[in-house]
Amino acid sequence: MVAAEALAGLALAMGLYALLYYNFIKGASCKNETSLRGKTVLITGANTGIGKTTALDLARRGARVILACRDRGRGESAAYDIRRESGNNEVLFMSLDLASFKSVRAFATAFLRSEPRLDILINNAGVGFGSRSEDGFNLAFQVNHLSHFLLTHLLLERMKQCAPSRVVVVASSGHERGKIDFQNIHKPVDGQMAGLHSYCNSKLANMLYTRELANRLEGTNITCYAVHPGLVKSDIFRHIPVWLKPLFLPILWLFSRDTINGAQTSIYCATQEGIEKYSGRYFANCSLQDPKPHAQDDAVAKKLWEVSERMVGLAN
Ligand SMILES: NC(=O)c1ccc[n+]([C@@H]2O[C@H](COP(=O)([O-])OP(=O)(O)OC[C@H]3O[C@@H](n4cnc5c(N)ncnc54)[C@H](OP(=O)(O)O)[C@@H]3O)[C@@H](O)[C@H]2O)c1
Ligand SMILES: *[C@@H]1O[C@H](CO)[C@@H](O)[C@H](O)[C@H]1NC(C)=O
Ligand SMILES: *[C@@H]1O[C@H](CO)[C@@H](O)[C@H](O)[C@H]1NC(C)=O
Ligand SMILES: CC(=O)N[C@H]1CO[C@H](CO)[C@@H](O)[C@@H]1O
Repeated sequence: MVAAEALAGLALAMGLYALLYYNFIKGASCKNETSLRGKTVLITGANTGIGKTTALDLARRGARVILACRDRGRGESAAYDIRRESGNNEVLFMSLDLASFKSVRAFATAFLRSEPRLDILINNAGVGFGSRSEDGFNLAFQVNHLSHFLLTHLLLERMKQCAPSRVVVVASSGHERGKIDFQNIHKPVDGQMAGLHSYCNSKLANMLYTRELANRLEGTNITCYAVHPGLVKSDIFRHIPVWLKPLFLPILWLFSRDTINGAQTSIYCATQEGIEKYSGRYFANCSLQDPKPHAQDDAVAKKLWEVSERMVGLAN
């Protein structure tokens, strides 16, 4: 009797959760039929999470997909999984550690030597926690923003030759809480709260970078888009403090999307025809969004660009 009631209760709870999930959490599906046969896609941080799921979708569309990851074992294993699941053999791992400018430059040299095309670049890799990069910068600022800035710069000529081509920048709604303080944004920090702020600041940098890049790319047929994937069950929360996990992980599990739904907006911005006129803009749930004014500040965006050029060693 009690067991039957418990079962009925469980079924009800699951039904209510399904309703909640499909209506308020899952987000839009953007499955377009666009074929990518003959195109080359480069995606950073594609060994797990949103990046791996995005790479699988693009491989299924027939693209040649390069997974740029920092760990050879994890990268090769993801490439193997994606080749098997997509039936596409042109899925390759290449080594890239975004915490090091030296690695970014070596990667770009190797890529340009071996790959004649680049049609879609997806700047997806990101870190939420951590202190200092190999080059002495704030880790989130370098991995999420500076190194992608350098990488994109080094590959842009190849993308011009393949135009129309696209850059997709995986940002976050976390940018809303971000701030660009040119005195401090690049400095390593200690502690969880400071780390979280650094993450939000780096995501605001992603947003402003995308705007400025679109301005600079006008007339080239290369377009770019900033994406918020939603709250996604990925590996990004693996480094939250152990004491917070029992509290945070169940809530996360309840209120977040799986990576298939989390990848939809990246896939949309990489493949949807007709969005070129929205270059530089921000997308979530596969639709255009208006970010907060501080993420649309063109003067800050321009200054961030110049500061970034100096930090990565592109300007004197
Ligand atoms: N999950 C969310 O709720 C959420 C929300 C908003 C935005 N985002 C954004 O979505 C993007 C993808 O994140 P995710 O949720 O899929 O997280 P994830 O599962 O942790 O994947 C992040 C990827 O970035 C890679 N990466 C980290 N540091 C790197 C470095 N130094 N060099 C090269 N690759 C590095 C990771 O490689 P390893 O496996 O080797 O660490 C991993 O492949 C990030 O830009 C994140 O900010 C996520
Ligand atoms: C995306 O869609 C979900 C519903 O599935 C909603 O809860 C969320 O607020 C939307 N996000 C944005 C930025 O529109
Ligand atoms: C951009 O694309 C249009 C339409 O295909 C083409 O007419 C134009 O010449 C291209 N511009 C450049 C700079 O490649
Ligand atoms: C499902 C979906 O979004 N399909 C669209 C894919 O793109 C073509 C061309 O832009 C549209 O006509 C489809 O509606």
